Amino acid sequence: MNVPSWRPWVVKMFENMAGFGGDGHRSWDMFLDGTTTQNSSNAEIVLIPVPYDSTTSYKTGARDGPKAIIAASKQLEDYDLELNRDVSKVGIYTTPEIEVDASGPEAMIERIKGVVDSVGKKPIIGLLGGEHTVTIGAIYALRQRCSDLTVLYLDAHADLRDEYMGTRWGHASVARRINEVCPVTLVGVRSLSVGERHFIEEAEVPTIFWPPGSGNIDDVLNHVLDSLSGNVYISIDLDVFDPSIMAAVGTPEPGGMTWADVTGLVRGVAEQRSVLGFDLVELSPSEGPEASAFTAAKLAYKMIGYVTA
Ligand SMILES: [Mn+2]
Repeated sequence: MNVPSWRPWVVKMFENMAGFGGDGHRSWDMFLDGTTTQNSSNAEIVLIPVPYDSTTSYKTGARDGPKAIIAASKQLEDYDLELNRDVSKVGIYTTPEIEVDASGPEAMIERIKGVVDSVGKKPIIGLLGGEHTVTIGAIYALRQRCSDLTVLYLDAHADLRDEYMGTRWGHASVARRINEVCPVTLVGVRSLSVGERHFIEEAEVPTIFWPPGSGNIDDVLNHVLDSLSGNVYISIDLDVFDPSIMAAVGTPEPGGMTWADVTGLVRGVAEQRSVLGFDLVELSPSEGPEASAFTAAKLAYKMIGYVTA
């Protein structure tokens, strides 16, 4: 593993990632029971929990998302019926939570970028958010090593504001910041400003509003595939789901995607493109029933299955 010595905080984190004190026990909680792999070198998936929510405008609480997803993951069945295999066998390593840099979102984005850089090229990374801002750090890291990276961005909101509430780095500007460094395809959007609508048209941002015109998920998949390069990052804001499926988000929007819509789309993309990384963001456990955290954990496990098939 390449640990840049000029980044003391990252070094400290990776020292912790050795993970085993004198008594042989890890000092942090891992996805599933953590027994599928106990070091990052043989993992096909490296999960990175990011308990960050400083720019969220409506309600905070996404900082509690990673813990809730990891706790709920203990209830998951290893065997996946749809894929007909034990997905956990791929080797899933969970890093310690990224410590929050309270000096502001730019510093936090830089810290996340450093951690993703340090994981190295081989494993597929999966961020567990946290507010959507965390995605920018992952994209900055992956874009540097992959010149044709494209991003599939599932969200009820367009997140294309150039700035919002005095910052360019808030969760309302994430897709805009990503679009500055690589192409982004939006799916599931049903809430946006007129300025964002104009930006989509002027900048020709591939966007599938929800509900989709055709109403057919296969057509949606084909449109999405047409817009993506061979190397893809998938970002899922959990508010892309209909609130009847996923209530525990800070900014719920009715009329959203179903479980079959999201998993069908992601599986289709993963089958035909190389997925370098993904994230699940904006779970805010206190806003909804406990089932929401389980749904998010199950989606994380599905993602792992799809991208490693
Ligand atoms: Mn959103």
